[in-house]
Amino acid sequence: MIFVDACLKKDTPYTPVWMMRQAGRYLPEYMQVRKQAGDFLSLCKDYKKASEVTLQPIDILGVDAAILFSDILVVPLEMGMELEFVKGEGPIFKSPIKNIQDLQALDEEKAVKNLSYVYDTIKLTREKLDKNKALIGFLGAPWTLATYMTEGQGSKTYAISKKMLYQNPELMHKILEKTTNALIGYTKTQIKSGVNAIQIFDSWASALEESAFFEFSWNYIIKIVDAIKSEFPHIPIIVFPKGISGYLDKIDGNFDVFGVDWSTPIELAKEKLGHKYVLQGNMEPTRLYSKQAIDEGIDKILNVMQNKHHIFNLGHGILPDVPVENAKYFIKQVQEKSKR
Ligand code: 1CP
Repeated sequence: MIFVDACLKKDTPYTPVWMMRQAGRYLPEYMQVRKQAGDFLSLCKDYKKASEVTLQPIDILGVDAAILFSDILVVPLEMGMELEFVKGEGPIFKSPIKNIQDLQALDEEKAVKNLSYVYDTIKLTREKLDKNKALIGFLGAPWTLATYMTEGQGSKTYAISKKMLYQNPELMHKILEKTTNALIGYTKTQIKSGVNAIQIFDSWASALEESAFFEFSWNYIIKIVDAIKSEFPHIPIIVFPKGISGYLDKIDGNFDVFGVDWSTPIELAKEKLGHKYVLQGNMEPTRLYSKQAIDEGIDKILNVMQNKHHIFNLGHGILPDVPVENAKYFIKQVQEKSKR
């Protein structure tokens, strides 16, 4: 598998490429399956349909890896938090965690069991997927999940989660610990079900100042990395803490790939982390609106990385109104321009 080889610093015929959020609303084929399934959560829970949309970007775009179709929020959902995806507004937890009693009502062991629809999606997808293509499993980092679990929804200011972090750090740590335990069991079962690599999304790392980031986010990511590596040393782990380019000097751990977001200059990431880790990323996702911008973006990144210890990706998720033709063009250009 070219993707797994690249994660492990082995030689590959070209730089492998995939896109964060590659299964989704910009694909008419996705919209069709989504319509049949009804709401978004029903699609996640229907393993046959979830597997179908996982495979779509492989068939349509020719990416080098598929990413499991699910959502980071199914973990708090199955720990016992009622979740709804409201059209146009995104995810909503009806009763966010306010105190220790709310947290005690959640069950991390039940979550690992109840997520069987994810494991079924993985098994079916791995059966159908080309042997040379990797299947990436994923999870949300404890901090990013905790923002939703305490705010109840996405936030611009993180006022509720950060208020808890500074007023009641013990409670925040207890939320993070419990979530970490659920995530470790969940991720190990994803691996046993057949995923070939794991990505940890810390989309809201950027909400935290440096000391808070390391205490409340990175610490827990590393706990998860160590727990996975102790049982599955050969499964590559990608970390993606978004928006922390100022803290790169202190990034360290037993993971394999560092996901570089689009706001971090790739030269800086290479200078700080390139000697130790494979880098993934980081083309600005909105470059996908223009073929010329795509070409310039690819050339710039390939020129810095020199086809070495690199996996090509966007620097965050693809947006829903990107023309499919441009997404195809991006994938093909990376694969051709990076040929050894
Ligand atoms: O069909 C729809 O309308 C639902 C849109 C959608 C999709 C396609 C949501 C709701 N989630 C997903 C799938 C998804 N989410 C995947 C698998 C597909 C793929 O990548 O190809 C993954 C990896 C995620 C991860 C995810 N969900 C993250 C981390 C990655 C990131 O983009 O930063 C986050 C923060 C979420 C929460 C979430 N789920 C859905 C939405 C709209 C959101 C974000 C809400 C917000 O901005 O607060």
